[in-house]
Amino acid sequence: DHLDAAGLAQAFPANFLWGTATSAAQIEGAAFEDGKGPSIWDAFCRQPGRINDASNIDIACDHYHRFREDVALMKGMGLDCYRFSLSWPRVQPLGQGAWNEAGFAFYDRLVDALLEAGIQPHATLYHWDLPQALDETIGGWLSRDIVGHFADYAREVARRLGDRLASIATHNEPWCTATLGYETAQFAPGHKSRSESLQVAHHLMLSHGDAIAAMRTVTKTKLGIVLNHTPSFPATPTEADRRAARIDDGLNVRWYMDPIFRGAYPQDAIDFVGADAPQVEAGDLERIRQPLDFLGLNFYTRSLFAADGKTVKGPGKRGFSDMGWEIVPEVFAQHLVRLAREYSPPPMYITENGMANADRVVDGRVPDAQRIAYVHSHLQALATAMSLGADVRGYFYWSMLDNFEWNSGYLKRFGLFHVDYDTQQRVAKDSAHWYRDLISAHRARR
Ligand code: GBH
Repeated sequence: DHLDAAGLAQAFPANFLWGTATSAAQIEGAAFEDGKGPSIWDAFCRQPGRINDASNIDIACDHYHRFREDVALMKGMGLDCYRFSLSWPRVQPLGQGAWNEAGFAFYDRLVDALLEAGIQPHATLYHWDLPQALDETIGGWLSRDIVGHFADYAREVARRLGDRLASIATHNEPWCTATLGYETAQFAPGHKSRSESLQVAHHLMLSHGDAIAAMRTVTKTKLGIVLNHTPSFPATPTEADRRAARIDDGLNVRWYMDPIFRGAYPQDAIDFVGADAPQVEAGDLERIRQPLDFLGLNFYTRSLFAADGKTVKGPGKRGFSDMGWEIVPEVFAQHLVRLAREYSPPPMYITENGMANADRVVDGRVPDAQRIAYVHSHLQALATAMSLGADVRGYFYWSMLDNFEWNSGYLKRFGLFHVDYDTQQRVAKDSAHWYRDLISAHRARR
């Protein structure tokens, strides 16, 4: 069987880790409970026209109340590790000043339940749910003052939870926060300005560096960042299309990789953005370039560019996900090898990879052969990249559960478990069974 899980498991070293990932805003619900402050996504969902199904995250997967059941599902799959994020406004409702003890108590319970189940907890500090109060008082990520507030938040989380966490990532996908939040308006807070987006990106980077430095003073756990890479390709081999792809690579991949690992913004992209370039103060790039213990990489698809930065739909030889994203596992392998060669990054984790599929429960089962094929092909590609020198230590499938897919609302399903949003019932999809079999086959050789 070409989708044989046991055979695939043999391609990974004995200490390779298997996990799943989620984020707070997408699963927790309990949006206004136990002292949590509103986030920019609570507010964004209330603006007409922003979310495709006009939904909100007041309840989402109700994970805040059902986390024990969800941890039990993870244990049943035999997961080594689980990646989640903390909601900043749950633990610090205003984004500065007082801590919310009830909020921290939730993450205490969650982390302890994971450890009890033998699952390593990997935390992310910022997966897009900024305290709304910070947006209103200082202008959120547009203000340089946010850097200090984020570092304070990071230090407090690391001080309280650090020694029980296997790792802490500062940001999830700063490109999305900056570009989708401040340039294309698809994400909260819904602004439309390239100069704002690039200034936000700079503040995100600076807050990353200062948060790493602050956390080093209180914890010995592994610290890093999670970037999303959507490798850019020319639609045709013309010079104009190649140039468009190269510029996008500068704005997407190198805009973040270069400051973090080389201490400089990519000059070609800086030249391209011209007057929209961010204000960078003396010393900023040194603060951004902190030694990291790991790099998290999220990979889903690629983008094809034609002249003038126009994106074009790819040929989709292996099909498209329910997001319309082209399925390109060979690009995944190629990109990992490129990162290893060009940056010599610290150990990497695939902190997200997965696909949306139009899943339905049929007689108590969810037949999602497309997802199994997606994961199988990406894991094969990952094994190839590792054999060519990419140092990858673990893989987190996105996502553990169907959840709130941002501006797509609940219409897109990425989970290994199907969620019925009326009953909150979780049903293991065929892919969850397949992943469990892969993990157990891999464990058999440890
Ligand atoms: C991640 O974002 C998020 O971390 C996670 O919260 C989210 O639920 C998950 O992925 C699924 O979306 O239009 O073909 O050029 C991923 C965001 C996905 C943004 C790919 C850029 C380019 C697609 N990235 N996307 S395309």
